[in-house]
Amino acid sequence: MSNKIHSLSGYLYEYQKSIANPEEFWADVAERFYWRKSWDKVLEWNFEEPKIQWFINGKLNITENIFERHLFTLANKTAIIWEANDPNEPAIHLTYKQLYEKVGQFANTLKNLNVQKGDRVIIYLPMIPEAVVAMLACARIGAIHSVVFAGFSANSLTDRINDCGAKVVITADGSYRGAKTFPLKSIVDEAVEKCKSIEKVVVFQRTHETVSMVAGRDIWWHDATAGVSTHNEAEEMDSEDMLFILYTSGSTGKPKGVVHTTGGYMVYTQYTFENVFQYKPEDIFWCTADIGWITGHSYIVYAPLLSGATVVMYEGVPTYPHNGRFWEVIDKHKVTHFYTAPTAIRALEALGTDPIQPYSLKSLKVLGSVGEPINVEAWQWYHTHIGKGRCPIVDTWWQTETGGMLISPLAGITPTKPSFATLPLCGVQPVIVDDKGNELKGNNVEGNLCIKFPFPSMLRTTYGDHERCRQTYFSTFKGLYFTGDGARRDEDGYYRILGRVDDVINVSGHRLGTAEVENAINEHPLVIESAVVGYPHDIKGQGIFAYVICDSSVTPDRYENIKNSILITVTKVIGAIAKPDKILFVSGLPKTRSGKIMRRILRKIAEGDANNLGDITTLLNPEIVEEIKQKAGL
Ligand code: 7RM
Repeated sequence: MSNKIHSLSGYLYEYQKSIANPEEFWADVAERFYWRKSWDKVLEWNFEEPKIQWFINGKLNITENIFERHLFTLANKTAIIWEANDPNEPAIHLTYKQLYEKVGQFANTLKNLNVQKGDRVIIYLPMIPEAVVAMLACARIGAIHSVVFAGFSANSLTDRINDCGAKVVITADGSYRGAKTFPLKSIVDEAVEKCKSIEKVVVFQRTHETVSMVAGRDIWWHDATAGVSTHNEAEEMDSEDMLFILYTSGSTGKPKGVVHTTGGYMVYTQYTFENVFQYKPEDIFWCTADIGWITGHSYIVYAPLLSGATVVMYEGVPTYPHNGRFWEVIDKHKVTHFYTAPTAIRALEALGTDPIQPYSLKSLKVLGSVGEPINVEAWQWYHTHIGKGRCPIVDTWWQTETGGMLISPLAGITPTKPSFATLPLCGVQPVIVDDKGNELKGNNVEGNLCIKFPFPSMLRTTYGDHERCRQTYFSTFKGLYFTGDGARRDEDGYYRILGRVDDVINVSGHRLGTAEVENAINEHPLVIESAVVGYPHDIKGQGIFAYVICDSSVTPDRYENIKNSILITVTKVIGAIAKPDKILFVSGLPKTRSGKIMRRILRKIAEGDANNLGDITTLLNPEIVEEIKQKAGL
């Protein structure tokens, strides 16, 4: 199976084809997969409702395209190399055949637990092979998985379970992350108390800590699977049947359940994997993302396994038990492709080059970056010290909503420029528009990044609330999908992503809505109001700056205490990733006459720049700006 591009002229040729005749282009790619029944029509769409359908009436199961399609040739090839948190725990190598059997067995287990096609299943697991098994077992029987990052709080888990009405949660007793363990099962217990839809909780034994098991509801993974057949006949799915829901933050309070469907997601993610990474069968691919993010879904699980690749899956953190752990793992498993986030690169860069010295890194061929803009310095460091100047870097821009990479170099083919995601992949039609929605044609332009034509893996809806999907992505600029990012197209037509233009902050590659964090801070009993903005942070990309108004009874000597309890509150409501880096207590917030917080001013002050605040005369309370500046030490 191959639609692989081998040269720059090949890319330019294929790209033109994909734009001139998208349906023919994607039909040609899709034909290489195994469909139980082919589609009647390739595409129907409009961005008004929106309605997007690919490979209409095609029937398939995505796991048959991973397993049955490969088993004759790849049965004994390693699918997953699992590296434990503790380097003394032996790595596990699972072949395609072994993974197939585990998936079949767990698929049957889910059926025994009364999970049926269309039911929602929450996966709240550490980075262990069972997380992949659980995802694929859901896909096998047509259940819709929703993976929740196992760093989210009980409260966040409750919200997600209730939003999608999940029947089952799959979790573990606990998880290992560096020197710490996290009590996943007790978090699930707390979360599920407020969830009427949950019938069963399946618990994988990882840390062997003591957990309480609720009779009739909770069952151990090893008990549930004992003696269950490994043979499972895959459910026949429609191309547009839901494959999964993944919750992601936006500019409004509550995370949205982004919905991806089966056929288009399969075709697009595999196509982009093969081309961007220039994948070859002997490669060993390591993506360091957690499975709870879209990067883990698409480029640890689905695309590599659809390609018959060998992936490394790592349970732990970059610096445990020592600062060279990532590089040790690369040498140990002869990793050829390493795909990580700029925040990790900057954090490792800050440790100096000593931790790299003991390792050769000579297996590496391609480096990848994802999740946030990569600054020139981090790019150069990655290129020089990890890639030793010989590995191309693919800076891949995309989103939870897009399912797969949209703007990226093809490794070793597209000439790169540090901090540029470069050119759109085949089938992707980006446009830059001004704030009124006028397309800025030609080069050397900067504005809002939109996409004007569908590609197979774009989101179809937000779960249970189609209007919200329309509002969020398709109403800002008429007839366009709005990404929420700003971008610049330079004199060569290369795209540089400038970051979010909406109220979303990107902290270490994790998306958080400012409203979401504000709501969490406001849960603190002594907080009256708060405003959250992002500010440039050396390691995290963006840090969280919170302006907080306390109850008038609070005297400044209590600020330190309240800061700490705000951090605890935020950790409880969302998770540790949402903890503000800086908290400033103020007596008021700059507001317009219509009562809107002027975030522009707060952003400037958080950046440490008090000189260019712009026009503040329209404020209801201009005097507050002086107070805030002073308190911020400006
Ligand atoms: C894959 C992922 C999406 C947001 C997106 C951007 C930012 C992601 C890059 C990037 C600059 C990149 N999904 N972003 N990749 N910015 N260059 N290569 O991260 O849904 O979690 O986040 O992340 O702002 O809109 S996500």
